[in-house]
Amino acid sequence: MLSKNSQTYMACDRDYDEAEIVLFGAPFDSTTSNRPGARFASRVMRAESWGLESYSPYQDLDLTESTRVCDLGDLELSFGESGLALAQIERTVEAILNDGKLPCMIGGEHLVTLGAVRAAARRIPGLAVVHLDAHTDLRQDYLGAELSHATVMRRVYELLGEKSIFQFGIRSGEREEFLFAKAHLCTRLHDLKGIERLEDELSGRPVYLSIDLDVLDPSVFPGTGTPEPGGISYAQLQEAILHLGRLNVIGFDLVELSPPYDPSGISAACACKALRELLLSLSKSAKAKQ
Ligand SMILES: [Mn+2]
Repeated sequence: MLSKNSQTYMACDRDYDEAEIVLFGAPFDSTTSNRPGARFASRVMRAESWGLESYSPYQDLDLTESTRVCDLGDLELSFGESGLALAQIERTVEAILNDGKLPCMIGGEHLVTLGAVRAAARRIPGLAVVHLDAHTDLRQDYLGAELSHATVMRRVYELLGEKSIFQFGIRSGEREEFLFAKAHLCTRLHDLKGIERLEDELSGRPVYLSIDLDVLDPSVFPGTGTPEPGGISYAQLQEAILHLGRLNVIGFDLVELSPPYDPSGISAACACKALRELLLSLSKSAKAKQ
């Protein structure tokens, strides 16, 4: 029998019903202020992922046998209408959570995270957000818009309350955002130091994980909307992903790859590898096999 030609992220070809993790693309970059293009990330990652091995030597686990992932493809999101796009994402994540599965969203710009957190926060009391990023994303508004990639964590704070957002890698924002972070969030500047202590600090608390790939240094990840020098190496991100696997993660996203700004493809390779490692690290059935 011949197989139909449908391209998923590598080895993520399980049926929805049998899947433990449900992956989908959110190709949205309507509020990107500097360099748009993140809408192309998910399709590029699917194509480029097949250049990677499905086996992780870091974890001694293989995507084909250690977990069960269904790639739904991309959502068809409204462009230029942020509220509608967020509602579509929220409905999708809610359905995945209701079916007892782990949602994995590939952005898109960072605003897409708000739709996922809205769905998770409504369903899961005591939710915390772990946020890796170069930017605070804590503006009250950006050029008058309350829904923006630059305001997303402020909106998340309004949903979750005091000391529920744990930021790492932060090195850019307005002074007011840094003061706000100091007063209301748990923010670590510049790098990922302290991420190994999260397991104790959160002690089983449900976590939504949001990784803005611009936390990486532009020398390894130039393909992004708002590059910010002074970032971490891929190896540091890799190590962090293994620590994050010890948390009670109920959903996660990987955002802000913008393929048009990196014709070398290094940025897409970093994003694909990080996703493979996250799928294995955050899979409860993979962990049970170790
Ligand atoms: Mn960012």
